[in-house]
Amino acid sequence: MIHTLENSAVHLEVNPGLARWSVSGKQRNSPSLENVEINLSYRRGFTRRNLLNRWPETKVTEPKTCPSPHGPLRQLGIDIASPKDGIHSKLVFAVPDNHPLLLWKLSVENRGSHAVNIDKIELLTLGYIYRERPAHGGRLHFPSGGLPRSSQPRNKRREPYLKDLAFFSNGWQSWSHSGLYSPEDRYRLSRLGFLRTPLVKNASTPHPKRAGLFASDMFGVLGERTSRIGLLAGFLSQKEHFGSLETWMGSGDPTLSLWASGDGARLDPGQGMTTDWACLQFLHLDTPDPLAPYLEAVARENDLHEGGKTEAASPAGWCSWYQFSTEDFIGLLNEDDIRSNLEAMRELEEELPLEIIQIDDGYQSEIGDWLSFNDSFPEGLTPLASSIHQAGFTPGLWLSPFIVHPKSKLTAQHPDWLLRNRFKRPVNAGFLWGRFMQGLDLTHPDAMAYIKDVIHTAVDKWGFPYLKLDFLYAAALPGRHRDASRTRAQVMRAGLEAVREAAGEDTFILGCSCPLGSAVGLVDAMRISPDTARRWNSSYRGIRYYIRDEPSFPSAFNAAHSSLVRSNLHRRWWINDPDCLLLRPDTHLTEVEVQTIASVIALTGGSLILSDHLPELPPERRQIAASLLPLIGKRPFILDWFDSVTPQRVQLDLEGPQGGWHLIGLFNWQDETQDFTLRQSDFYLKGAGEMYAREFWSGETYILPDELASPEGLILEKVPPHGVVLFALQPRRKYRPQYLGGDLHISQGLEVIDWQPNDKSLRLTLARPGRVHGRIDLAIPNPIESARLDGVLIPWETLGEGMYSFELKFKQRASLEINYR
Ligand code: 9PG
Repeated sequence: MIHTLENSAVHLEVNPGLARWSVSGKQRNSPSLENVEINLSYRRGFTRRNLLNRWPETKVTEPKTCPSPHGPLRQLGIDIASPKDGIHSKLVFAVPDNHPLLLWKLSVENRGSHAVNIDKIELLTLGYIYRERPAHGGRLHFPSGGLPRSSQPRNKRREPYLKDLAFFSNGWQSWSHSGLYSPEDRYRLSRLGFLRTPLVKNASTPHPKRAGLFASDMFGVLGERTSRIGLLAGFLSQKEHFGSLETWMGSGDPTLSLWASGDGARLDPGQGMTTDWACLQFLHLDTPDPLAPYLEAVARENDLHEGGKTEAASPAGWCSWYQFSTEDFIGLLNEDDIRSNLEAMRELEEELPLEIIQIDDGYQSEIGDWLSFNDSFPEGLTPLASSIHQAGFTPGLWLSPFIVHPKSKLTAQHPDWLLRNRFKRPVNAGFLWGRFMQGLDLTHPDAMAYIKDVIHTAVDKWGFPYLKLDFLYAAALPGRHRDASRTRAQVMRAGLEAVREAAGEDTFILGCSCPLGSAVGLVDAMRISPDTARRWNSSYRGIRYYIRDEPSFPSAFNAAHSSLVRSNLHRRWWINDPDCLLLRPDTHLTEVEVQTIASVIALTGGSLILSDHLPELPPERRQIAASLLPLIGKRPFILDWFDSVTPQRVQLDLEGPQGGWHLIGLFNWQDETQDFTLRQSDFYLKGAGEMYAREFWSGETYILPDELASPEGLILEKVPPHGVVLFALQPRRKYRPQYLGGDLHISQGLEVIDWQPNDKSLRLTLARPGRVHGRIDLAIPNPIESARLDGVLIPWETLGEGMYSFELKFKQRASLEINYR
């Protein structure tokens, strides 16, 4: 008998006789997944077993509706008894009434008399990557059904056609690479092997080397570029297990598997374990925000709700790291460095309204020995925190609670707190600061108590209400835990929960180098990118060869790439941290590159953290930061996320008293100068016809032709390598004044706080922090007769086609009155 379950988006059929299930989307042209298998791999002693390929004895509970964080949820339960080892399983499928998702999970119970170790719970397996298909082998079917890619030359060498598929892979932790793959690509992780993979690779996610074979963490999106149809598979939380995906799209039908890693956790008789909800969403690639249903379900599942953490203002501040460290990542910091920057921040307060001063790596006596200080901080941190506080700023502190240096006192005094491998050696937490690091075993109660003490001390004794917690992945390393019944995901989540509890709800926690899924609901902000750096591409001690293409290594480009592809997490899971904006002229970054990074930060809405020596930062560079403040803070649309490896087209819709406009970023990630075309049809624009376009960095104004009259759009010649064009775009209206933009704020319009157009006059009010000197451009329907800034006549410049430019000087707020014929 076949059991079905459906909502308005998905239709599920479960066939217990075959031990398979199938699901398809209810929209026309949806993909279908036919004969999906599940599997449970475990060990009893030295015997490895796979279960659930057959369901010998099942009991199906008829669908019933239950309340859930996702609203009413219709559930179908299937109890599966097994002849082996007394392992009973229960598969539960669920569809929310109000969300276009399919959810399912598997519970395993040990009713036998021996402990078993759970290795892998496969919740979805479709097709086999290396083996032949079994009789009932599943199939993933896309609407264009394997049409070859049109641009592909005729196949002479009997190579299979590559289909027009692509896969979006999500990286495990803050620094891990996320991005799009085409069938001919290779999965990008690291070429530095055991030096680097412990940091950025989840131990239970594969590292495929073959072209066409890709992995992902927590969720992934497989899609067809021709039909613009896609499929997201993933997990709603990572509280119980780390979830991984693998897909093969090199030839034939694509394959897909999704599993929860048991990490070999011991399941004693009488004990059970349940996976986090697995989730499937069918999606249309040509909608502005296609992953929204899944990403919002993750937020609900992790107890985030409206009005909570995700709606706080994006932080603006200063961090010591990218100024006071060497190029090989050694912190060089002393108290005076912090004090001189505090002083500068106070002096610049009007012009640069920053709130946070965050002390980074370089104060502690050793990584792991967080409660003692090195010689540069003889007084500790309390006096500094209190000076920062007294000056009206928020003191912030970097700490890496879960990672331990082999030379630390902690290692010598508490060797039993370290996570060890089966040879009883401390596990490798990656090669950092010239050594192999170690991780704590957080199932050791004393190690956990120490962490809580460290956090509590930093917050309540030293006085830091803002913490940047780094190298958090070190709680999720594979090893022999003291409590062998816990999965790595459970240990990671418990570590983060302990940190939150010790810090208190009011402390602002910025996660860094953290497995993303584990932290949803527990942190206020999250680094969603690798570190930025003083160079565009990665290098180490000046060596670029081999390191240049490391996707998770510090570099300005790597930080920008991830900030764009992960911008859809912003204000859903936390506030995104795109890492610092380096403004000083003596880095290896060109001015254009600095503008590009500033544009990415402004457009993606996360925090703005500067990391230059502020007393020496030239005014024209400070001006770039000032133009980003106050932060826009909103989440943009990334329009070509499924078409470009690094997105080139970003759109942010803004509104003010003057009406609505679009902020559009076009990026040249190439190393060569390029011509760009701005076309209306490449964006989701309101209105049609001609449009005004003002570019922020050059101050140029353009008229974008009507798409119907001139489909070739506006050609922008010679966009420099790593450059950006940042437009404020709005439909051209003939008989009304319009605010076209200006250089007062990067939004090119949020500085307008009042807008009063009358018959033959316009009065507008502008607000900016501190002293302002810049220009704005307006479209005025008839020739201007006079312009007054706070009552004083000022000149204007005619730009043609009804556009005018005004140079303005004021403090904080000014009114401009324009009379025209
Ligand atoms: C402090 C820094 C900053 C930075 C963090 C983190 O050796 N390494 O390869 C290495 C890479 C990154 C790194 C440190 C070391 O960065 O992201 O913002 O806080 O730690 O040490």
